[in-house]
Amino acid sequence: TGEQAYLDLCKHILENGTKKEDRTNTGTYSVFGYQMRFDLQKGFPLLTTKKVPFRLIASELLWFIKGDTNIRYLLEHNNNIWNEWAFEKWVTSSDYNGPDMEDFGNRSQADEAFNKQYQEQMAVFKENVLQDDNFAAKYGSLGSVYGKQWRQWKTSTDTTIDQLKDVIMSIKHNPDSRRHIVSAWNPEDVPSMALPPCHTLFQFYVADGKLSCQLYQRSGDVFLGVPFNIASYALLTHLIAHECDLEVGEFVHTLGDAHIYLNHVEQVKTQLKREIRSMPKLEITGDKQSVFDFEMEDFAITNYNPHPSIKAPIAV
Ligand code: DHF
Ligand code: TMP
Repeated sequence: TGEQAYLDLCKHILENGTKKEDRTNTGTYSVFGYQMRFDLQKGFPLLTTKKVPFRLIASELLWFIKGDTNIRYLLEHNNNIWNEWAFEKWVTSSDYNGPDMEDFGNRSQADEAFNKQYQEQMAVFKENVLQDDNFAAKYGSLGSVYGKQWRQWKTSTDTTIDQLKDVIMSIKHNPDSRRHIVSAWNPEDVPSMALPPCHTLFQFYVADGKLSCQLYQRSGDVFLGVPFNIASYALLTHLIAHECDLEVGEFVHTLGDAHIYLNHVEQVKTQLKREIRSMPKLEITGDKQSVFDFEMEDFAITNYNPHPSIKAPIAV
């Protein structure tokens, strides 16, 4: 369990994974079906075998919780993790007239001259999203992604369902329920999404005064995405437990296609040689109760002394 479970997953994929092509043409080692458990009582599951930027995880989660699907909020928080998937919509539109950005993800890694052009266009894109309301509305939006499905799931009768608010109510008023579920997977919306949700569905569970959470993640980039996903759902569980006057229990992470990209293998091997350090803690400061009121300054990670970060290219 804990961080060792994550390292075991990495080792398991390197030893048993099938070499498998993927949408991004990067290639992966992949396994199907895997489960890890994190006891949140023991500490906060932010990996220590590499530095994981908690600030980015927290601002992304607050963005989901607000029901926001536009990267402007992330850019305002100096968070660039979703840029490529919004940028893609702009450079393939008729409004774009800069240099050809076809397959920019792969070409920016292989071709230094192209990478320079790409960085320039990305800077223009970010500036436009931040400064121009119309541009932001059109190209900053990622479509009906997490925030939309969590907070404003559209029904067949033209109303919306606030799944997050509803699940918090049901945890408070009917803790023993086996129906504390939030789904981000909306089959009607999937075709129009920048990236169909990777963290597809989650469920809460209350026992012995503790709140646990299980996530079903259909697809996991084990080196880059998964460390973020673990910390994000741990944070969400803490915030909801706080509002519901519960202790935290476990985070159970279930993965569908769990893969290591071929251009992450060396990084993973470096990480596997490192010793796990003591787990950090999450501190919730101030007296806010509602999950919906939290801002970045209302919580902090303490006692976090990780090994250095390890860089890797992201597959677009
Ligand atoms: N695509 C792929 N191929 N893998 C992903 O994990 C992924 N995740 C997405 C969107 N699309 C994706 C959203 N989450 C990073 C981490 C999570 C994430 C997006 C990006 C990332 O690049 N992390 C870097 C640090 C980034 C930074 O400092 O700005 C890391 O080293 O952890
Ligand atoms: P896919 O849609 O073809 O599965 O590609 C999505 C990639 O992004 C895949 O490598 C999984 C990864 N990913 C995560 O691991 N976690 C996340 O939170 C997100 C958004 C993506």
